[in-house]
Amino acid sequence: MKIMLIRVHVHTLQLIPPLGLGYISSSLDKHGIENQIIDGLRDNLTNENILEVIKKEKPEAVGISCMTAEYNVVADLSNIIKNSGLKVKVIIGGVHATIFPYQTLVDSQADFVICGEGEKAFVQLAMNNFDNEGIKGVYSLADLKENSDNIQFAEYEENLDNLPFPAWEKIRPETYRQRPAGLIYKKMPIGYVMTSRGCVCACTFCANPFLSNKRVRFRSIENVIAEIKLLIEKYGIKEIKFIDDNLAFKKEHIMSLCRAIIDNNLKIAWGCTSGLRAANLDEEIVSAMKKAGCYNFNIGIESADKNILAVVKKQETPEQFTRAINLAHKYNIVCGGFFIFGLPGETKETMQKSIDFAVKSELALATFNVLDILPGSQMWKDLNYKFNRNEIENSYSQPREIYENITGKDIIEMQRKALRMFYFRPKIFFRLLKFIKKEPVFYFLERLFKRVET
Ligand code: B12
Repeated sequence: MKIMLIRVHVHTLQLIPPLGLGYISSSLDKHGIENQIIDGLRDNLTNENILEVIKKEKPEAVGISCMTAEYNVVADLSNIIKNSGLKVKVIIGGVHATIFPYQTLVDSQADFVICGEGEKAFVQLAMNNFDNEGIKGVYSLADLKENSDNIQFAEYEENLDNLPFPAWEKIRPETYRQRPAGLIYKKMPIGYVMTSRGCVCACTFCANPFLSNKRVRFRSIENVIAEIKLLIEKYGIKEIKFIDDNLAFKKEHIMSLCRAIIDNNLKIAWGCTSGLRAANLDEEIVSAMKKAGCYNFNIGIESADKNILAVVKKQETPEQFTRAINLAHKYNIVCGGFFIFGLPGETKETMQKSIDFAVKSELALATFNVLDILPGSQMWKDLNYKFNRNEIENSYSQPREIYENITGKDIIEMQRKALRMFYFRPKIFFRLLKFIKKEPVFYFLERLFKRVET
């Protein structure tokens, strides 16, 4: 049996290896099921190009990964395959398929969607010759109705150490050079590693509370270090970006990681791209991170207005943000802040408050994203939002016009003002100068001036 795992090509300003597919691939390998990974994003493949590869390789099934941003292209690819006359099963998984399994099946003609983490269910389905006999989290159109509300997630691996590392030999991590995640990097090639899955927080604008049911599972530090060593020794990786939702959830986890990086004499620069929670950081942690080679972390700030923070259940205060930023500054770690403009209760004054906060702080980087109502988030449910395929392209750049006291135009104007006031300062220029490498300088500028962190 041969399976092809696919990531489609969409417009995005960041390119990192498809970790989810990598994990599914290595789980299939572990069970002796032949498979390959096609990364249409890295290789600039159109859906027609991908169909050519399918015709050539003749897999029995293809698994396609789907975040909301990828939905239209994924549905299109699935339809192309299904209409091509080839006898190929199509299985769609990933965040979007998990949230909207019924509509995904309808729009794509796919045979199955898998909700939740795919490693176990995909293997089971493949071993069952793509006959779904009640595998948890696996659905075909026959199993679902519109608005089905008893969707179950696939069985996941409780002990993450039992999962084989992502199939790095197929992904070739050293080939992901063009558009690194995060605005800065120190050394190429970069390896992307996830040491935990899930998030315990309840922020209303984020999909993770739903996706992870507010639970975190951690890999052991030995397991993480073994993967980093492999990335260094076999693929020449020189820098690691951790993409956990929050590497510092558990003090013991991050402290042991820092100790182990030093004890194993791993000569890597590293950073935390997805963001850390300021509330979890203290001086002991930040100084240990610095000693272990961390040069950058980002924190999710969202807003400097206490009322907004309370409404979105951020459970952090501006004072905690300032403390974390100052600690980073003290230890010479480049700290980035993620802000969102347009959260409930936002006014021109509250956006100005966030701008003033950013400018007065020792942040070296800041992104000011326009609020997107993410499928799967509490805000999505509260607003009774409906998924509109035509809105995907404007995600994170087009205000959603749900606000009471401001207009979408106000938000865009304030976002532009924020970028101007934050970045057009010599202090920031000199702090970032050493990170602006020749190769991606245009890409760096493009990201800044496109206004979004995509
Ligand atoms: C790394 C990351 C990125 C990377 C790359 C993502 C990628 N697809 O490779 C970058 C930085 C590029 C990125 C960009 C964006 N991201 Co992002 N990202 C993440 C992050 C932090 C980790 C993803 C990851 O690698 N997880 C680890 C792997 C193991 O999990 P996984 O990918 O989900 O895969 C598992 C399952 O989903 C499933 N699965 C996945 N694919 C398939 C395929 C098949 C066939 C099957 C059966 C199963 C399956 O099984 C996998 C293994 O268990 C998540 C948050 C999170 N905790 O997941 C957000 C997250 C996925 N991103 C999110 C968003 C919103 C974005 C952006 C739109 C943000 C922006 N400002 O523009 C862009 C979209 C870019 C684009 N146009 O494609 C949202 C998605 C919400 C949604 N409804 O889609 C998330 C969930 C964060 C959040 N706060 O809610 N992101």
